[in-house]
Amino acid sequence: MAHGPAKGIGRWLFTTNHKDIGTLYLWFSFAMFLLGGFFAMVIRAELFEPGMQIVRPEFFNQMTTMHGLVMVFGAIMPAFVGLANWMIPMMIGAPDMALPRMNNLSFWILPFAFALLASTLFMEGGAPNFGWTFYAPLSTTYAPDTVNYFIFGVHIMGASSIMGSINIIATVLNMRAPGMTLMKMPMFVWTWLITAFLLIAVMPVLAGAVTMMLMDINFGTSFFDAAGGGDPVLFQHVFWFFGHPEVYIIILPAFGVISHIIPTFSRKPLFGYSSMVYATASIAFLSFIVWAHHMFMVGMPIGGELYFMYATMLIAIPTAAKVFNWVSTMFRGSLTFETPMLFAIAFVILFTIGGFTGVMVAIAPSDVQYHDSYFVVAHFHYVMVAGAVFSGTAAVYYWLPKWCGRMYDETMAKLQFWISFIGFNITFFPQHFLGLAGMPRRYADYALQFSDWNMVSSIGAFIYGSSQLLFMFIVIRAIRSGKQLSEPKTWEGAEGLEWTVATPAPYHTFTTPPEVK
Ligand code: CU1
Repeated sequence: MAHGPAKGIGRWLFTTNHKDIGTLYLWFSFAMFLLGGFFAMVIRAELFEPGMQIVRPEFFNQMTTMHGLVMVFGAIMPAFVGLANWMIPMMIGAPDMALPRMNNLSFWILPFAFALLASTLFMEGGAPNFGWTFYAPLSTTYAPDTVNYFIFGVHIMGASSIMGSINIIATVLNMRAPGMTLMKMPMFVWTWLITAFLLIAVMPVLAGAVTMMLMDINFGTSFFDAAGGGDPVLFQHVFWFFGHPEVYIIILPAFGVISHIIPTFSRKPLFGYSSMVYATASIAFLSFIVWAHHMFMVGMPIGGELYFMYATMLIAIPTAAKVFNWVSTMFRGSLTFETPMLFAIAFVILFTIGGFTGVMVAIAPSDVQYHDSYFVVAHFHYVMVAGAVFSGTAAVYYWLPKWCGRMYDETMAKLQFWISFIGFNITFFPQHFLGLAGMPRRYADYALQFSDWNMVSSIGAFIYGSSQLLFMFIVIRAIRSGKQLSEPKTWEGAEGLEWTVATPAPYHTFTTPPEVK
């Protein structure tokens, strides 16, 4: 075999370089984001007006399921793993990730997982139609081929996540530059370290859930089948023991990103660094003991409902501490509003709205009304889209000049921000009204009184969707022909910006790894 670096496609297939692997993760997640977004456009087109228009109800259910699965596991999670690969070694002064070959493997099994999932679209039974939460017995009695492929896909995806997490933990705990103590680590590294532990804790639980499904379908067990002595509610307990921490797996790295951007554009250090670390850790801990707040309607004993209600509301405390710290960082700072900062501020405002509606749905007696309505859909899209996707976009605008040494078109990027900010709110704010008025989620059709807000929501979705194509255009144009930047290739020293910054985050001093003794 020839020596020296591989060329062409081989460079990407065999790469052990954390930057290359980060780039692969980011492009893969963006491709999945466009695919999941396409499914969302199908959903909103069908719901544009009452009556059946463009898809059959069975296919509509497949679209809602695939949209959720692709967005959660294909778009958002890999995007933040990509950011981790790119930034963590540079932030802690490590030459690469601790386990570079496993890093390559954890990326390259992902496309196979999603090829398995996507192949079900062309199977006789069709794609999964049981929602991204795949409750048994709905999922265990669906077309077995589809479900078996789905289960295998989930297993591969879980293996990828666990390998990625082991890598991050090994890197952060062993490869920090001299002087980079844990309490000096940049917040993005802290949030990812904690997230990696969450992943290692809950991914095996998800694997257990789908393995029990596999046994029920193929090997005659009855874990979730009441007729054989099993219990369908068991599925919900196991699933949400994974599913609730999963929400924080998605959002904690987003918190980390925001904790970098706001100090930079406020020209102040992050307010309350250590309280940020402890808040992140307590959110992670609490995320393990609140799972049944998704199950207030299954007939829990009242004591259980009260416990899960109050435990859930506790999470508002560390989360509010974080919002307080971000706002305090901005307070009396000399703010400027470049694109990453616009997305970061939008994150704080919109995520807080999602947090408030989260407290609303956490209140068990109220949740009897909200459960399975569009109010819940509105709530978690404020958390997932305005939370995770906005911060991921902010991160790309913030770090792209560092990654490729070229600047994007700031005017177009600001335009893209405003289109997506307005489009997002037109899409999802009316869904609060629809849910409160009683519109259930996951149906292809609805009663006439819901027509107006559904039309508004669909128009907003098309606006938001097109803003993502503009985002792709801006990024590709920046990479191919953006203005070259002089060193250092970061926002802090970017050419054409009239300000310079006393760097708030310690990682800039570690961009060049010091000699390892
Ligand atoms: Cu939850």
